[in-house]
Amino acid sequence: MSKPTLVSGIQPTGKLHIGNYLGALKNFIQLQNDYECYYFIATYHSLTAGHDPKTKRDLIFNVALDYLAAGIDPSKVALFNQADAPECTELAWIFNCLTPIAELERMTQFKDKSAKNAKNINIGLLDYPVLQAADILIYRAEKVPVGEDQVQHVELTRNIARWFNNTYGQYFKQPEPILTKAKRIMSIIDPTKKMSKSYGDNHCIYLTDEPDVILNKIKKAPTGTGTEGTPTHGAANLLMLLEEFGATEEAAIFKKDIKNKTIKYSKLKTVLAKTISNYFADFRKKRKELEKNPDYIWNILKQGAEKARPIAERTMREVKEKIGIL
Ligand code: AQP
Repeated sequence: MSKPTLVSGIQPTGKLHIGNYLGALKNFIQLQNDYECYYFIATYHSLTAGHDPKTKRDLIFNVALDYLAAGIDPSKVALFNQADAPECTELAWIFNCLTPIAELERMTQFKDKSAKNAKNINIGLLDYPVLQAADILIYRAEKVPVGEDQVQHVELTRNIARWFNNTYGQYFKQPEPILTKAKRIMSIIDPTKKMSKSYGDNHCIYLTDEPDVILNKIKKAPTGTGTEGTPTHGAANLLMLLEEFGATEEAAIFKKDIKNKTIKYSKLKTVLAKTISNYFADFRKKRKELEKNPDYIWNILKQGAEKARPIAERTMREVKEKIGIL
């Protein structure tokens, strides 16, 4: 029996952080054995933020390195650059003609990103979730592993599938999101905000950060004084990270110390920094090795697109027949 299909992507806009990893990439790796997986580098989505043509190729290369060094196996999945399988943009146009503008204007990400970058509120930014729906539905996905911030877009994808089916007859399944336990990782220095690279490097721990960098960032995390008797927002954030990276026993001891008001936050920070550094030690090593062989990486992306495209082409053929333009 064939496996169910799963699709997800990551934008080439910079280094991946532990929010991207715990919210999405970790699941991508775990799920690759059980699903027919299409993992792409969301190049077209990334253009909505404005970009420098001189650095884009390098950003695409670096996200590919992150995927592979983290454990994505290109022999099991289709790993590709979205721009090498451009049929999704054609399907997005068809979906555009079914999607009310008001549905896009109410998307939280659109509102947040418009507020952050008021000088560049382009149509692509508004249309971003429609392209995402096209990416998901063109491969006929049933599951979409994402962080919590993307759940609203998957819900819109389900609506778009329904609007299409109601208009042209049953064709698309309605896909469901898959969330990790740590579906929303908060900033290191401002635990009231989502960890996002656009807030600045000190908000994020990148997968490529060396141990001394990780320690310096964690040292700046707010924790409280230790006399509260309960974890503050900042302390709870650090304890959650400790658990997520496997140091559950240490986390339990620190929790007891907080209750007893004997906590030494400097020790908690040192243990957490070491835990994260060790967790990504193999990743850093593997990534440095992979980086030496760019041809190998570009070839993987090319082969990934060759696996993905026939499926996308077939969907487009069937969609065009269904809507009466072929
Ligand atoms: N803080 C987070 N916690 C959990 N999951 C997260 N994701 C992103 N941030 C968190 C998930 O990572 C996947 C890839 O996301 P993306 O390519 O859309 O990256 P992003 O959301 O644009 O990342 P940033 O750092 O927040 O970028 P900026 O600051 O440029 O907007 C998605 O599944 C996402 O849910």
